[in-house]
Amino acid sequence: MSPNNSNQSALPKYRTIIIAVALIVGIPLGIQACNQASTRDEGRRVIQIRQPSENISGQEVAVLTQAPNVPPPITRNHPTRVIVNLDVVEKTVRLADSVEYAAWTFGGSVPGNFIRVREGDLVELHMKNEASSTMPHNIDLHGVTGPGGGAKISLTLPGHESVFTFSAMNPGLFVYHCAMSPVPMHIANGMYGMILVEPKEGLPKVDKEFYVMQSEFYTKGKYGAHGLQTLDMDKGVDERPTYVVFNGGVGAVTGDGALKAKVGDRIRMFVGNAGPNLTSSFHVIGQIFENVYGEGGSTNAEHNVQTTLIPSGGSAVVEFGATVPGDFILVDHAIFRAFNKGTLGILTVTGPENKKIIESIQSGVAAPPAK
Ligand SMILES: [Cu+2]
Repeated sequence: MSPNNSNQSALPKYRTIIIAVALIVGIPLGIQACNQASTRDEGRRVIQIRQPSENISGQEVAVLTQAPNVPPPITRNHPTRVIVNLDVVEKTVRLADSVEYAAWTFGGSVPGNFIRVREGDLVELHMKNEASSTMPHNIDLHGVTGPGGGAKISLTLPGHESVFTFSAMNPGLFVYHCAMSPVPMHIANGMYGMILVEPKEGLPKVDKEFYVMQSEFYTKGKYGAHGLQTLDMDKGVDERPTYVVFNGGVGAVTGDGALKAKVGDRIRMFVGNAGPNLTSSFHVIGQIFENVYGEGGSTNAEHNVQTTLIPSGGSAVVEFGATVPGDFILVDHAIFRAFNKGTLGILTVTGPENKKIIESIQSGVAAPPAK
């Protein structure tokens, strides 16, 4: 066999090896690329022109709650007409110890009442503005499709009542707020809350649900200055809040107001940010969020999250399991706000320790053992 012949017979062999290597390397890469493409495609969705439900049946009055409580899950399997009675009340509220604020509220509290409906429901919203009010008010619900989110048709003078209906077509957790001019003033004075539109299929069962809403107060007095405080518009325009708080006041989610759970509980927090200016870096010290439905959307969850951003006028649903007892501190991790402006709450978990999860081996403050 001549060398030439030998070379000719070797070529197909090399070709075979090259093709084999290409297949071994290429096929997994191709599969990976396909997987990535299909993952990306799953995130895409044809834009829907949503339509209201045609099979509304029955009627019920919505259970409204004040933070940190959440109305019970919806067990209905059909859309209905839901009557929501939301009263506007101008009243003085506690902002901090010995500090009060001349607030405007939905339902008599800051944040306002939590509303829970089901995707497809027809909501009949009754908004009464008390006769003693000094201002006209309205409501813009971020879960409403329509001009102003309902603001245009809900303008209500003191002593009057507006009624309007809307179809809750998109599931999610939505902020609502007053949108009366000047809008920043009405929001800064406490006029906000949240509406949950549960997806048709419902939410997975959990043991505890909480309503937590962050917001800022811009007061004429300094942080902690005693007495009745009112809005300082200049501070608002400059985005220099005096207070940044959970559920309307410094310490509102501590002490008697602390959130309570037991080891083994699955916990869901409906977290809103009313702003009116700041973005929240929401974090629970000592917990990792199993699921975060970012920006209040209903389907795509991130997992194993430490801190989640919540924009002004936005929300997030965070879920995690309580595994060990202790006090777990809710903060805006823009941390000066937590320790100097009030954005601090507590989740107290009770139950048995689990030293496999966390255990002290040696204290760095106790006296060392005697030799
Ligand atoms: Cu208002």
